[in-house]
Amino acid sequence: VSVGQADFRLESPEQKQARMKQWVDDRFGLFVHWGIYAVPARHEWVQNYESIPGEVYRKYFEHFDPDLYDPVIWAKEAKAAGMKYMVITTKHHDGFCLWDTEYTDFKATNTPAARDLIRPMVEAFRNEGIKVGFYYSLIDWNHPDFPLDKLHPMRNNTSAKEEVRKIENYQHYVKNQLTELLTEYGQIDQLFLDFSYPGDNGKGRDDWDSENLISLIRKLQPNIILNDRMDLDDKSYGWDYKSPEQFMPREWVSHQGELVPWETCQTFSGSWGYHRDENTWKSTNQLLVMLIETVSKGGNLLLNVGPTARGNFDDRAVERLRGMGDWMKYNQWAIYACTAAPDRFEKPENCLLTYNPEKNRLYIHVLEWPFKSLYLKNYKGKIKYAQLLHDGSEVRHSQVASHGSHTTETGGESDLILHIPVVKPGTGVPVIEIF
Ligand code: H79
Repeated sequence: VSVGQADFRLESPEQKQARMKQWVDDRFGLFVHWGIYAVPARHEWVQNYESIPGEVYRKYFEHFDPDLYDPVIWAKEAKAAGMKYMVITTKHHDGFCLWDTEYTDFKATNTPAARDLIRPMVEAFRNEGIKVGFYYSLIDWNHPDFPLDKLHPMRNNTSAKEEVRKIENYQHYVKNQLTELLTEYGQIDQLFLDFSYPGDNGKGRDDWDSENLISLIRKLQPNIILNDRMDLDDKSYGWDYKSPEQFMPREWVSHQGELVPWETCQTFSGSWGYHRDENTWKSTNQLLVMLIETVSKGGNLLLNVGPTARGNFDDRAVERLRGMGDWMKYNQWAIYACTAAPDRFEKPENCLLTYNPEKNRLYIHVLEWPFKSLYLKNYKGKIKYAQLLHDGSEVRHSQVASHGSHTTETGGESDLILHIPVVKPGTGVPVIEIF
């Protein structure tokens, strides 16, 4: 169903909710940061961090030869991990383009890769039933008309400072490129624009021409789901979801007092592009808790892989994706179409709660497995049946102090106990489903 509307100022809250329902239900997506920064392999901001001039950075362009690139493998890994959508960096801050754009020579076509790398990726993910989104950097350190602002790698270079830079030309470039991306690759489900830094020597809505840009985007792809980084925070039609970066909000994200759709983007090890030497990889269990916690607060998780310069996912990423997939195989019903639990369900100690409102089922994610009894405060009359998700086995429950004087339980009349096995079952975080 097409519920999109070219003039988004006319979209009702119900229309917006309908447009976003599938994306919200999907909950778990793959972010891919791939570009020539995979060659230095020391952070996608390397050009900025090391103030590398364009002509020096060019060696990574000349050595970008991803001979192992097979997006069918990427799509199968994402699918097995339980991811329902993906977002790919078509262009990052360095200005390098993965697709065969008409508007610059700084593109994959002119590297040893010698082809459009986006098109086969889009096709491979769609073939696995995974929705496709584009990341596009508003920042561009390669474009000759992009100003030498406070984040530009060449901001302190005296000869670069003498060049005349006309941001209007850059605005046209962005519109031309987004038109290519949003017309030549079929339906694009999500657009992640990155990012504004308004204020002194920064960039904001006037620099990007955000209002006209957004009209163009909405016209070309009326159903697209757009993030909030164009510096249009006060405009209700200006964005669809909040996009906290490497940050876990304390609670459901709100804007002007209203709960809004949100998606946190997260990394395995800190950087987004492939980083060979980073030693800060999160464990599979940490990543699972991150996914569960995100959904327990009503959000989506966009988890990033930075493929290598050869074009594959490295072993550390694959191990974690597969570990998450092992858990998702059995526990996905506690993630998809789930959200924060209603207030009547109190969170038990060391647990996280998710809830499926359509099925009316509560999921208790037990982060620390207690000994035999899981205490549920104020749950009397709220449970008909309970089972472990990983094997569908019954979990019996009773009221506190209902089975003999040898116990010394404390608790109120309205409290319940779930009688759980002594040994923590399954892999990862056990989930108890409550009917
Ligand atoms: O694409 C990924 C990152 O490269 C990009 N967004 C994700 C999705 C991103 N990186 N940083 N940021 C966005 C936020 C900017 C942080 C900054 Fe800074 C703080 C810019 C200036 C001060 C970090 C620290 C970069 C330079 C110093």
